[in-house]
Amino acid sequence: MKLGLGLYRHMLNREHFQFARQAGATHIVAHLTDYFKGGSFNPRDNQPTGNESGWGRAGDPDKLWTTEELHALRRGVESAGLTLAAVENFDPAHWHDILLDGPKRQAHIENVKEIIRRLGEAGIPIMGYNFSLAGVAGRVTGPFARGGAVSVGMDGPCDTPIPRGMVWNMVYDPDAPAGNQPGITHEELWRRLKGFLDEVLPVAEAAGVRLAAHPDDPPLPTLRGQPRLVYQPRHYQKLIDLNPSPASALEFCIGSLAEMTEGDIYETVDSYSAQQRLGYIHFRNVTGKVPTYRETFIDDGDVDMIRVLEILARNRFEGVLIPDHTPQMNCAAPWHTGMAYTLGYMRAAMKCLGIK
Ligand SMILES: [Mn+2]
Repeated sequence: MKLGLGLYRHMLNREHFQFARQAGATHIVAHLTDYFKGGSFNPRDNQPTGNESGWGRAGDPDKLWTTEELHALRRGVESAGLTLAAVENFDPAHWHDILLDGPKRQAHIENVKEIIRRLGEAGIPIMGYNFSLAGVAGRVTGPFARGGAVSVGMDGPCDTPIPRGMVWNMVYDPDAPAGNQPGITHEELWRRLKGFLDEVLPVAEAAGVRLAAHPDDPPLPTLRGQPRLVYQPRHYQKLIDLNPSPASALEFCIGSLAEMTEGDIYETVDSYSAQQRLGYIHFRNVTGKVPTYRETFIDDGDVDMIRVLEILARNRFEGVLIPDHTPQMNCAAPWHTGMAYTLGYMRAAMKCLGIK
């Protein structure tokens, strides 16, 4: 098992690579989508939360990440003594009509295929994705964690409709006509996912890249009037069974899985790690379940994270774990201290368990 750190786009620089190495990480998961172009309501020193207008603007629809850009990122990571494990999340600008089944769907399928080919050329083995219309939305921020540390949680469902021009909590068309995205059924969302996987997984296999699916965060049956996909642990099995390609993997978020109302988190970890379907792991802890929960420090939530590590080791998971989100600590560098605290805890736990 390997210890990694996830970095937002504005953190993909030498200072942050060295920070990760200093805290004991050996791997990096890189976000290339910039979630923080939305203004002051979405400060860059914490995970993106945003407001009803989303996190902000999506990227340039005509500029896919280039092979050279990906190569340069990998070189930068490796020059700090680290390995680039994955890229996390497509930019809504590049694939919104796959999620929405819109008029540009086929062009966006080609976008995704090209991005995957370029990742393969750059030697990046995993692409994390989240097949969701509402995305990560409807959460609140407050001094919820131990000692009043600022954290994120949920205080009930969020039914505010998604305006046209927005998907996955980002604005891809600021000039879209007034009105909301039409509501769809769960069956229709699964149909869209299957179409996506059937078209893209053969390209991923050929490129040597695995697609890793994040569950819904937060995992409610519906959010903003739209269906969710993986909001109970059993839905991950449905996703795997849709297409048996070995390139179909999971971006296994312990926090989101623990927030689900069904299932036992330890059985869930056991079941999917035994199937060797885990791409990489978001290693975080929570207290409570949807629609009322709080993100906690790694050692302070409902989940026995040491027990999770033991199960992963028993099932011979050899991939990367990253902290995902952490509460912010009171000091001049709230994000960094939260991450360093979590990485130190994970490193010690792995050492004590004899995990290599
Ligand atoms: Mn996660």
